[in-house]
Amino acid sequence: MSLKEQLLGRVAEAPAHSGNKVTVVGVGQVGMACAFSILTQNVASEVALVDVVADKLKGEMLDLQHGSVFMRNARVLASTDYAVSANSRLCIVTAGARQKDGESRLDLVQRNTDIFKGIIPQLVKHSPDCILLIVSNPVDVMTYVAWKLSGFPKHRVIGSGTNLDSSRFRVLMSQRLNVAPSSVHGWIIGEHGDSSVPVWSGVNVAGVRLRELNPSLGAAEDKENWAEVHKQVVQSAYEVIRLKGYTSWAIGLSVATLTEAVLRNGGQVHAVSTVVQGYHGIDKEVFLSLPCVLSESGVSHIVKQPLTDEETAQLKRSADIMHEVQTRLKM
Ligand code: 6V0
Repeated sequence: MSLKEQLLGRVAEAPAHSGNKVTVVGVGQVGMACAFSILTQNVASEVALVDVVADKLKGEMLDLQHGSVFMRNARVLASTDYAVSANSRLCIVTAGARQKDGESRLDLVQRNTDIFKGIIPQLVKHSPDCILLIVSNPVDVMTYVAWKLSGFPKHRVIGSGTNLDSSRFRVLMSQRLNVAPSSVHGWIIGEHGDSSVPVWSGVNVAGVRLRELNPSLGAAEDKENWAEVHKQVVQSAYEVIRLKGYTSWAIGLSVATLTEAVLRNGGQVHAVSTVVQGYHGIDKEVFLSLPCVLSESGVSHIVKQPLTDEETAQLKRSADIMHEVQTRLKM
């Protein structure tokens, strides 16, 4: 009798997978920040990692496994074979090229589309009922690509979208107001990137709309130049990439929050990328961020946010840009 048999009397087989398994594809800076946030916040008790670089993948897996004692015994698996992802409830895709200094997100699109052709069908094969959460940039177009490649219904394919931009917006406004970021409410919708739309009409603290105090909030004639805050949001990623080479922690934390909302069937509202056709007069089949209710089935509802004419026009411009990029894609 082995030591194990001497120690443990068998009663029943434990299930091979926990009910809240999450897969992260791509163990670069962003993938690892997502995995680390999910594990340390106890969002999932089982995380599978997939990448094409076997040594790095194994190194990351071992490094995380060595910390399992400090993460409520979470299981960490990794393989270059997608079988490791089987039975995931949520698959997060962070694989692919990232912006180099001075490159825009849209510059990455064809390179990452080609990479997705090898990833999405594999995830679908091993977890046919999962939710796909796309992070690779340009995230709105890549979410469209993932949707088309997966054949999934639209509610099960989500882009991390402007949840991060909205967080940056709230942080920057909080610094001007000296109020905690979580107490400053504001939304950035549209493209995660250069054409994102700040919804100035809804910015509020404790329900007090800042536009009622300063009717030109966010407009060119505003003496306090609050519009600069949105410019800083747009520049944030470029600035962080210039300073440290990549962005990681904030996107990892944002993705962990979205993951938690889905796994817990929470009903939280977040700005994520979804099919926006039929909303705000958009007639094109494009993904952009709007405030969405997240549940176990992915996006369950889109919040019909009242927008000013200018905000609607900006959103439509984002939709046109996305559509134009999509028509040039070789899928
Ligand atoms: P990185 O550190 O270069 O990591 C990319 C990883 O992808 C590497 O480990 C590669 O080995 C892996 N990879 C490449 N091809 C494949 C493949 N075919 N299958 C599996 N793995 C593969 O990049 P980083 O982690 O910094 O960025 C990843 C992506 O996230 C980029 O497209 C970024 O632009 C994007 N980001 C998206 C954000 C968002 O808000 N949506 C925010 C930050 C970055």
